[in-house]
Amino acid sequence: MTYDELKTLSELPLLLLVERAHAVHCRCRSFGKVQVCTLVSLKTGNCSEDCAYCAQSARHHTGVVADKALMPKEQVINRAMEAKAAGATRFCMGAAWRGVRLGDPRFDEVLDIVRAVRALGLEVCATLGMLGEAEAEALREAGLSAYNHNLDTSREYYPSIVTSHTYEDRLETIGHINRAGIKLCCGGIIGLGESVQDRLRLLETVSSLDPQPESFPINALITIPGTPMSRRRPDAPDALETVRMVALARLALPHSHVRLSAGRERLSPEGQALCFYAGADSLFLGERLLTAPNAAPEKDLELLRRLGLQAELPDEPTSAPGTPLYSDDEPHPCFNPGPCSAPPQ
Ligand code: SAM
Ligand code: DTB
Ligand code: SF4
Repeated sequence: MTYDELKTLSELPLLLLVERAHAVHCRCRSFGKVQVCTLVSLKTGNCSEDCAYCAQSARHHTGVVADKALMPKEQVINRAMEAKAAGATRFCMGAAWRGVRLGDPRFDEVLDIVRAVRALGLEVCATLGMLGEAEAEALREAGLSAYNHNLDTSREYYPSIVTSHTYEDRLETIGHINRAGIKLCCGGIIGLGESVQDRLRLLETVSSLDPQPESFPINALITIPGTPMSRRRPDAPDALETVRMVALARLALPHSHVRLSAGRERLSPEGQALCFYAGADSLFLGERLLTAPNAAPEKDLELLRRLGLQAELPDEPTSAPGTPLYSDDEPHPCFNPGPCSAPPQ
């Protein structure tokens, strides 16, 4: 979707935008199914990078206690089994590194962990920073289902947030993931002081990726004391801005999971309900994200029950792959919403 198309949509009255996004959600996804992911921090803190929002950068004094080594495999397996028992189908593992290299014993450990978690019947996602072709290949061979590498914001605003690597670096890693045939999880943050234009530019970029990301996490900034963002104090996005971003993401990425990620605990149940209606269909379940607290898991499961949303199964196809996105005969579905394909309850 082009910037101009996104801009036109973003200027619609919110409820009309939500209605369009809901129609596309019904047409291109299994409406009513929600992907439940759980996050664990494999290696916390002491990261060389200077991302202005991040609790884990060695350049900020955030009070995060840095790990010297990776979490031992047995502990990760226990956490994965707990996550599975709690209802998660995707297990996401983060390491606070600039990147990974084949031949590094810590990368071999990660590959071993990926194989072991996959053997539990869970989808496995990792976020380890930048990587090359060989590393992506090794992760695919180990059975990695998805790799998270966010673009965070627009190309133009990125240097105001990160200077230790570039937008181009991020796109290069994304290319390696896509070419290795690993599902790409690539999203952003709202609430960094960016403009509406920056949000639309981010959506334009992710929508132009080939293939488009399998999931698009929407993070609302969690202000971490000691980070540059905590000193800049940008306005926090409210629930309706989050709903607007969700709806636009659904329209820009009709077949992707749209994940309510960091900052979800600040949304009321009603705010989350509107996000799910507008196209969100994924969340993190668990008391913690990487370093920050998350919404309470019992409350989340209760909310899903009350909204009549069902957890997806691992590797369950939830997109209607045959649906043409762009063709001469049929305009993009957001300009021509078809009938709802929600499964009967
Ligand atoms: N080091 C890896 C990388 O940079 O890709 C992975 C970890 S990083 C924590 C993953 C993503 O979490 C970031 O790209 C950002 O979108 C999100 N994130 C990190 N800290 C956040 C915060 N304080 N508030 C909101 N989102 C945050
Ligand atoms: C993503 O987009 N959000 C998650 C996951 N991918 C790795 C991370 C959120 C981190 C929130 C801040 C923290 O826990 O430190
Ligand atoms: Fe490091 Fe990732 Fe945090 Fe940036 S976002 S400081 S790369 S852990």
